[in-house]
Amino acid sequence: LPSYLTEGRAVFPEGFVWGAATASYQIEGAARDDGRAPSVWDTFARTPGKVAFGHTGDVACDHYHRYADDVRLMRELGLRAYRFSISWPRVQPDGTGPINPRGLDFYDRLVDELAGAGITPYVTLYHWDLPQTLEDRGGWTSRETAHRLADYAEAVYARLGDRVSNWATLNEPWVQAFLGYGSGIHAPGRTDAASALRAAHHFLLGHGLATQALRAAGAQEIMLVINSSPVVTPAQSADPAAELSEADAEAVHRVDCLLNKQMLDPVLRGSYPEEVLRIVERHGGLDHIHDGDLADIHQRTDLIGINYYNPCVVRSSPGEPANPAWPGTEDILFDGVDAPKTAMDWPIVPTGLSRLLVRLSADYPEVGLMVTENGAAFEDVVTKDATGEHVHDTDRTAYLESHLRAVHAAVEAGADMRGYLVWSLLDNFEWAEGYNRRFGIVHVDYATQRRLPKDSALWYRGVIRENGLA
Ligand code: GBH
Repeated sequence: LPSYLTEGRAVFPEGFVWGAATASYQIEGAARDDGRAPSVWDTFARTPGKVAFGHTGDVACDHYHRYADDVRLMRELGLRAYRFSISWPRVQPDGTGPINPRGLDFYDRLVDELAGAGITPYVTLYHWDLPQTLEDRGGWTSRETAHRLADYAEAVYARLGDRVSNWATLNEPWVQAFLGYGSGIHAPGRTDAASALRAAHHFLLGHGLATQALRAAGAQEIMLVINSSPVVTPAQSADPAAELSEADAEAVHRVDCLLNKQMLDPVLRGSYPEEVLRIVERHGGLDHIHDGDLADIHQRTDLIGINYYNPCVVRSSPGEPANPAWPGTEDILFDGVDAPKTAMDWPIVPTGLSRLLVRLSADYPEVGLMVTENGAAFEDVVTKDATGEHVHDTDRTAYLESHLRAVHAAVEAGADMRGYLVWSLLDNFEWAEGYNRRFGIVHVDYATQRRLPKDSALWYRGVIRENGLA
């Protein structure tokens, strides 16, 4: 690693937001409480063979019942901001029609608890838990769902808007469209390229319509959260100045269009990249993109939330079939890099984050950026000594420190960075991997629901106190 990622002072601008993130299905549990209906993730997780060990979110971290203790813990850790998501089927069980006030009561209590602790809420309206009733009507392959998201956004704002000023419409539309409807490793588990591409468009339309509804109701700060990575060849990953063959450059461009520009250009520029339109045309056609949709999608968005874990490494490989999660990637190989790996087997490449942020800030200078997720799963071990129980997760602390330094490097290079949120506050339900992968800075013992701050959490408290690495 270059030395700026391992040593020296890295103090952040005044007002930089520090916090941690979670998502409803991953932590709440209480799957049948107070009128909540099933989401696509309940259905998927209860289907044998879909999630490791048959794990479900039925109980998860039981945060629904333990939120007050969890907020107390956040305060002890010095968090200034907390990003959480709202369970749509808790608030509006059928995804349309009547609102369930008991569902909103929970978020009302949570927001009040956060206010009491001096922690700023960052609300994500949709983090993949679509009401099953809407999926039964076509889910995100139907444009109706985009309109339903806007209605739901308005209902949540009506209840919480007096105390919440930061609203994210969607978490990672790419992941839900292409892993949910393309490769099928996420709910709803469909495997059809044309459906995935349609879903992607309807997510963007949903973002635009929900943004219009929130804006009209008075929302202050509106954000779209995307999973984003720099797209590089193995050679470029090792040396940013590496020369690319024409075929490799084309592979990089095509995947960058699918991953990054497909989401950002419609929202921030009102147009799709040509490359994406060509791919959509070859997979079911363009009929679902109606006149006026791009104007609806191109709404002022204050912040782009960036969830970064690792770079996306590709190269030209003639004859390669398209990856099921990546329609239109014929002749491209999704490759690895020579780097240490996390327990997810994801490579640890902090330079990818600085590179990504500097590039996005240069290409989309009109929008602020916030790292809304960054973190790592490792094999944590709970040890005991005279002072009590500990998780000495030096690997996670090193991951977080090097990535924070990468964010700082991006700030120095002029990127408009507004904050950094760790994924995740708590160990939680890691989707298709179940509880087997731990991303928390706080350890959760699922048998007792006991929370134990890991060493990384104690280190992070110091970072927040110093506004960086002093
Ligand atoms: C985030 O998504 C989620 O928002 C969060 O809920 C989750 O718990 C957290 O990260 C940790 O997983 O090359 O086709 O295999 C995960 C972001 C983006 C990571 C896609 C895996 C691989 C795509 N993911 N990436 S592919």
